[in-house]
Amino acid sequence: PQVIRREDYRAPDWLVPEIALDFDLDPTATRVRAVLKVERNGTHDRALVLNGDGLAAEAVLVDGVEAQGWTMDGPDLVIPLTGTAHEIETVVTIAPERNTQLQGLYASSGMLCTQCEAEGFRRITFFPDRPDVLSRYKVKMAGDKARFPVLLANGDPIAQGDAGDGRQWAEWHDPFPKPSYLFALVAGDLVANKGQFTTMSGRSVDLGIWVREADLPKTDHALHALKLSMAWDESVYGREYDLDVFNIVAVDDFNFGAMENKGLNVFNSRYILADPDTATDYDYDAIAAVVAHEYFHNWSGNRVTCRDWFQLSLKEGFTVFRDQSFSGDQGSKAVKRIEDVRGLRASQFPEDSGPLAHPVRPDEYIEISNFYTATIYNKGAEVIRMMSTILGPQKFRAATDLYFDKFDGTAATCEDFVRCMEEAGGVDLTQFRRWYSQAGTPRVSANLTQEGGRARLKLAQSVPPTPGQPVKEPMVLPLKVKLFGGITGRPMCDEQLVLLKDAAQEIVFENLSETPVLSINRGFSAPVIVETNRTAKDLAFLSAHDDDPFARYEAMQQLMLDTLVAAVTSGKGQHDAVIEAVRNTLADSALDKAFVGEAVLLPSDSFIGDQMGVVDPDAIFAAREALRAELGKALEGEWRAAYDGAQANRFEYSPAAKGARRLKNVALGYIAASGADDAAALAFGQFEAADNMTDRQGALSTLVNGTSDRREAALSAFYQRYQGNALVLDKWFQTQALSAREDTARAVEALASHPDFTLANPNRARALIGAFSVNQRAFHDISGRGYRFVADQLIALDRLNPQTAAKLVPPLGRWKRFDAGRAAKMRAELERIVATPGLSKDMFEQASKSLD
Ligand code: BAL
Ligand code: ZN
Repeated sequence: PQVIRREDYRAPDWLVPEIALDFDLDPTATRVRAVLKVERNGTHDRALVLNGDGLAAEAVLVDGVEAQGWTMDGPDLVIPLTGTAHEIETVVTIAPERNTQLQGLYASSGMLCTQCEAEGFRRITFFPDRPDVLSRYKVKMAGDKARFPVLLANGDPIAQGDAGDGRQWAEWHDPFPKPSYLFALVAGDLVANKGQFTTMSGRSVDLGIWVREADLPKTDHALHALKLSMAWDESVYGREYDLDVFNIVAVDDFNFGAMENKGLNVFNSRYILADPDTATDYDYDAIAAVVAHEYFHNWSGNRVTCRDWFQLSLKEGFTVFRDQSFSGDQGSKAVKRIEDVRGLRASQFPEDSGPLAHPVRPDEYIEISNFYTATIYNKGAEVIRMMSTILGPQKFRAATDLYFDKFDGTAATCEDFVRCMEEAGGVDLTQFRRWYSQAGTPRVSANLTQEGGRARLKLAQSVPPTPGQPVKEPMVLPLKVKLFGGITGRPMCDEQLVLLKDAAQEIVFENLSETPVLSINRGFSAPVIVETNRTAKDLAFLSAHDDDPFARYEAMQQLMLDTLVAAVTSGKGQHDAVIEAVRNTLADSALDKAFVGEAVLLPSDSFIGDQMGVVDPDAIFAAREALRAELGKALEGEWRAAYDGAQANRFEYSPAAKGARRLKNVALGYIAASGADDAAALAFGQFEAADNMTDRQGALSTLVNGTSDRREAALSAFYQRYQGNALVLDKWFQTQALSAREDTARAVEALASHPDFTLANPNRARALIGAFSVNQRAFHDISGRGYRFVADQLIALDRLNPQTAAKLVPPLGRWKRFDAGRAAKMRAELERIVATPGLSKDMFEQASKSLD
């Protein structure tokens, strides 16, 4: 397959200022007529190349006359043209119902919908399908009135009417020039939860969340989140919405979480539908975050889009940063930061240390769909966050204003963004730009030593080699640092922002009256791995006294991690310091429950594995379980008190109520880990009495990890209750795939034959296969059956949906981190995937790179 390189970028030969699309909708055969106004871009004699993917031209007209001399270059249509401007008309027929890739126009639960990012538009019609070709769209569609009573597209509705024969038509115009990846159309039997928003300049916007009628009661939360997002973007970034309508449609079969099409967001239904009985607090939060994310794209992505796909983080990193800030503003900023950092460590750090590591602005790709990664999104967001830290809030806002004003209506680059930061911030980011070009997670060593009243902080940094980048240059690392008195606990200086730019740097603190304890990378100011010479005592001290809640959490995590790594290496655990630190945290009534729930959680198996030279999944599991059991037993009274203290009379969705549920379910897990006789009964009681999904699923997870006979009873009751609700059945599959039990690999194989399991639905595939392959102990079963199972499933899934299949390859690619026996088995499965006849380029790229 062809490698696309960033250095080969060339401006488009032809521009398309206007396009008119006419759809004759039918699930088996939809006819698409497209009329493009094209203009030669510059002086050249190159033909017009219109991308296609699986399309056959039924008619090609140039200026109203049947075209002569057009050819096909593979999937693309090539039309020689003589003038500087022409009108091109093409007709194709596509089959949405047979589109299992879910890219382009496809059918889902009876409706027709689109997904065009990144290169799906070329599966609908011939077009220069690249983000730097911006066009004004007119869309007309006609379809069966009973099947498709609602017809939606981008922009504003213009007209509609009866088309005879039980059919109707509608026309939509989008006045804002946009790239083809933002095109959207939906036709279906839908109803809307309607709302209204008045923008800061007083314009009224009609809002609609479109779903199946039965799902209407589950849309209030998403609509509320949309209104909050619109107001937030006005007050925090000064960005106002620009069309008269804003529609969101929920779709059951969807590769992404959602899609920011101009004025018509299309969502995976899991990020829209919520009620207390079916959605967890995590789901509620994720819905608000994704609604915000897609809405924020209207400016960071749509009004200013990307010049080419190498610039993807320009819109994704920035928009993730924006949605994270939004979510932080809705509740506890510290807890949100903890969750985001945990996510970064779970998904981005492993990516950055593995065979698929790539810079935030990649240099090459085979299939762009493979680059919708944690690096582009989450590390990209960290890069924006660091610039906002360096500039400070006022200058950062001035810089984003400049960026939006200067590049409105254009396709921009990461470089454009950084230049705005420099110009409005009055800073030189020359060296900082390495965050865009160098892959790999930087490592910082921080050693604090003391002589009398003076302390020296020795900092050193290194960036590990990554594929194609054997040698790295030092980065700019903004590290927030503070010292605390080791006896009094008093701050010994104000928080300092240290910009570590050299390979090594020393900072001296004078006039210290007591032994200092180092608090560093506070708020996770740089996305790096920090190694310090702090003792268990120092970490326990910070976990109780640091005045930055994030740093308190970090100190506790580091203490747990050091303890667990030592236990895995030596085979025995020294748990006292962790037990005391957890006891103190549980006893601190000034802390909010959500924070406590996070702080007392042990690092995951895989994060412990990330700290080790060779990952030993069984030893890690045993060490972690042993510490859990000891924490459970030693603090049983505290866990029961925390559990009882977090009970609520009835469900409420508020930061305080969410925090209480979080702590309650964590406490339940520890009570079960203690081996208490009544733990299963307690969990089952919670399961049965729950008035919300957080408590029900929390209890189910605890039971599913155990061996009590209530386990089967709960699984069966859950299944019966939610049969027919696809999103909740995903939880049923996922909970079992994540089980800590020894027989999980076998159980997951059996679940793949369950009548409700299907690879055709991405959520279901991810719930079973995706969840199982991050269950470190089960996936890495010494027999290799986990690897074989996942490879079998991915090969089958690739035939239906390459994009979703390829995203599930990375866990197999981590073979270098495991012992020789496991590594050989993992490699063998990757080789089997690569050798599969008819493999997609998506899978080929992921699996072949994973072998290197
Ligand atoms: N643009 C793809 C989905 C998202 O990141 O919003
Ligand atoms: Zn996005």
